[in-house]
Amino acid sequence: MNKLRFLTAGESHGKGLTGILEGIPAGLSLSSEDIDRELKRRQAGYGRGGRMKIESDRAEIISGVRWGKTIGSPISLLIENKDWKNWEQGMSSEAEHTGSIDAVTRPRPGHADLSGALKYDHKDIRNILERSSARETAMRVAIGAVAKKFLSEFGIDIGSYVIQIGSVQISNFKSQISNSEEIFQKAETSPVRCPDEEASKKMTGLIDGAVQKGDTLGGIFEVIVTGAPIGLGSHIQWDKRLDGRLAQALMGIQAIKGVEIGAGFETAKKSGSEVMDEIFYEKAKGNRQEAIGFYRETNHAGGIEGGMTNGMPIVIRAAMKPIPTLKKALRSVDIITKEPFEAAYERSDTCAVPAAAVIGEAMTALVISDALIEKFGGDSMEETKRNVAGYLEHLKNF
Ligand code: EPS
Repeated sequence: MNKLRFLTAGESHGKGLTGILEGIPAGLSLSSEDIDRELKRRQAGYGRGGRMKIESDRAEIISGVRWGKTIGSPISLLIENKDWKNWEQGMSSEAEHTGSIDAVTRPRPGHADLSGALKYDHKDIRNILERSSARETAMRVAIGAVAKKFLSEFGIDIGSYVIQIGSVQISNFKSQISNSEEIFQKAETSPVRCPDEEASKKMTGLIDGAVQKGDTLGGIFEVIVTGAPIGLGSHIQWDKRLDGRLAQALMGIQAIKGVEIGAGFETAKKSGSEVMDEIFYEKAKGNRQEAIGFYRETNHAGGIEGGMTNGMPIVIRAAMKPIPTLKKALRSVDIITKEPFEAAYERSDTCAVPAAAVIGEAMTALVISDALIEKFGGDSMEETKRNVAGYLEHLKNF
């Protein structure tokens, strides 16, 4: 990210989360409802734990917006942690509260706990786990909601759905690039964001089973971007390639272990003639992307060739590992006594794949917005829109 940049701050049981987003042009209509809608989507999903009953996330816009419109200055946001009332001393910034709760000395396998404690020289693992927690993603979704609103002004839409939870996969899975709107609507009504009703039921059943066993589940979700103009990102340098930028953004979500674009790993098994998306030309092809005449009948590339958008929907999938906080005991070693123990935890989520899909949308929106501003510039929405319109007009006459 360079034209658009953001930072988040905040601990899971601290006072709240803050975020700053810089680079959104002036004149974008923005309200806290635009953001809260996305926050609510992230909080939903079958398999979440007790914490989500405590929180009801809302974003307060602290700066960068005046009378319902962005003014070009950094947008800062605040989300309060309702759980803070239970941690006011335990997570206090004041030295006088030192030692008010016991130190955490037992690292959970699969978490940042052990490496973080060693790296930052902490004898209390809480100083690591509070920030490594996926609670932080609430702010990424809030900031991503601003990016989504920005992109919608250019006819660019982003949605997601869950393909797999544990061993249960959508039947006859084929990337849903056609009718994506209908797929997203169905996903919105599923408790696990899965548009296939039968698979959805099996997934909730699997989650119930994991709850009983004190175990957790991961899965795979897909994010689809429609309406992105041809030419976002660039082939000229490794760090300008859009697929690489998306992979980093998605991989940077807690617990994500794999990212693929388009046919991804499947392409490795096939021959070139099966994988490439052949190019056709017909002057008047209906929608905006195809109005320039060039079009494809397949989308194995997932909308990106040579690190640039090619006008087809951008299709990204991410695999999430099972959540590492388990009720079921796992073996570990106390960092102080060096004694072995079996880690058991009371409160945690069992499955957060549906929430991760919403976070995936947010991160994707930030990368696409960055690439759009990089290509078209503009300090006001009017200017950016003018620049986009000029480019699209030029493409028609190419
Ligand atoms: C998380 C552990 C749980 C999750 C949390 C992420 O929180 P707690 O330890 O308070 O029970 O609920 O997720 C959120 C709070 C959230 O908003 O998504 C972890 O360790 O990563």
